[in-house]
Amino acid sequence: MFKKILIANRGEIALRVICACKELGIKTVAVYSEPDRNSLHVRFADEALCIGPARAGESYLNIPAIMSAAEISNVEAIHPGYGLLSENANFAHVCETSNLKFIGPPSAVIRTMGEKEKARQAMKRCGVPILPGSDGVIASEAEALEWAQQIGYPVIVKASAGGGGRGMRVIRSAEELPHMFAAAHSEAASAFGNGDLYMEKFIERPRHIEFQILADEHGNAVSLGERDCSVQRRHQKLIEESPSPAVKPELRARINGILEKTMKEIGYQNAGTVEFLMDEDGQLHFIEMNTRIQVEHPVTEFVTGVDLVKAQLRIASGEKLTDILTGPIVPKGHAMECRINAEHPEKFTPSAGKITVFHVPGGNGVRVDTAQYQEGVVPPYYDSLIAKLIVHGANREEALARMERALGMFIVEGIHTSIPLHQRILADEDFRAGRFDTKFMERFMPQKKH
Ligand code: MV4
Repeated sequence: MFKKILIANRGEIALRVICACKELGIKTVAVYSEPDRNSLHVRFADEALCIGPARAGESYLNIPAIMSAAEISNVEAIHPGYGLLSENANFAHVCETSNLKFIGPPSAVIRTMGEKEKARQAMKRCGVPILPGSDGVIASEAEALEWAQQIGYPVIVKASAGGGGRGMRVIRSAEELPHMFAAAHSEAASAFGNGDLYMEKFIERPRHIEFQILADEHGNAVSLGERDCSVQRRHQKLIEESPSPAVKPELRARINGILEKTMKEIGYQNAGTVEFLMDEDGQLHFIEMNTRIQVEHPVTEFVTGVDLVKAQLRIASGEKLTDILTGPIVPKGHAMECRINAEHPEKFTPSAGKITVFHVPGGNGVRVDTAQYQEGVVPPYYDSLIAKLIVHGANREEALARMERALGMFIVEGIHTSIPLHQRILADEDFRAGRFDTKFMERFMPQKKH
């Protein structure tokens, strides 16, 4: 096992990695920007180095500054957390060539999965179900018209270098294709420096369902079941849960099996998430793979009992999956996560400032992952996630009741948070019945922009 690692992140995920390291006897080095000097990830790490000013580009995304910090502190590995540099293939490659273990998959795998159309073709070859769509990127408007004709409208064009919703256009007829195709192309070119587009059949009201993967460096892989992340707004997830109310045991078992075989075939290593859309018929179709630990990983940790961040560290140090897992994965009960954001609950505008009162709920089946505290300050420079409230119950009903009581015992004063919004969603009849898809928030708040 590593003796000392550097954590190239901030906030609750930096603290989450520190917790895993402490339990494994690994020393930690935090890096921080100037406004983060009083953060808990700085306090609880064994060492901490300031790497730059507030702007992420000059601190948390500053590869030379992070590599210098790693060299000065003499670490063996870097955990990137999520966001920031976590899916930056160039950063992973710099680590590889500097004899520093990047805690994640090989840079070549990150690069392939970052090219969404390549990822799609790789999954197709391995037998993962994908949507009807183009074979490779589309070279011209004429080719786009041919593909759309073959696939059948409505279709969606997506940026191959994209993800997260930018550079996407839904096309409902041949008449509107030229305009939409050009718009998606120029948006992709300016946002990602690469205008390449591919096309898929458009699913009107999909559920977003993703499977958690672990793979070791000896050719072994396991799929730990799914999370339902359909309750989202502007591509920001609000609530995630496992198991999905829409996934039956047979479907879960079939996809778990396909993914275990696929991860071995593509040489995947470490933790990953395979994203699917579920159509109106309950079929799953691959859309993208995320090569990092995700925000919502605790939901899977609760139902499987596997500490995913400790597993990442043990995999990266060369351990075998058979030694990390205590036996076959048998999901138990139901887990749910509410993302607590520092934002106005109706307007969704960021709400930075000093937290004057902070009381976190606890008790049976409740977990709060946060790096915030009373008198702490939410800086305006980074994302607005201040805490994750995760609950586990024997079944969905108990998880719902537990989440409601825990939300009621979560007190944050001095800034606005999404707690009241979560309480309203939890009271919604459709949500309680498990009847939701990615359009749920548009129906829930019809007057708002999405
Ligand atoms: C889709 C889709 C419908 N049909 N692809 C949005 C983000 C990107 N990662 C994939 N996205 C979508 N792809 C097809 N073929 C609808 C979405 C989508 C969506 C997906 C997951 C979660 C929330 C979403 C919100 C709007 C659109």
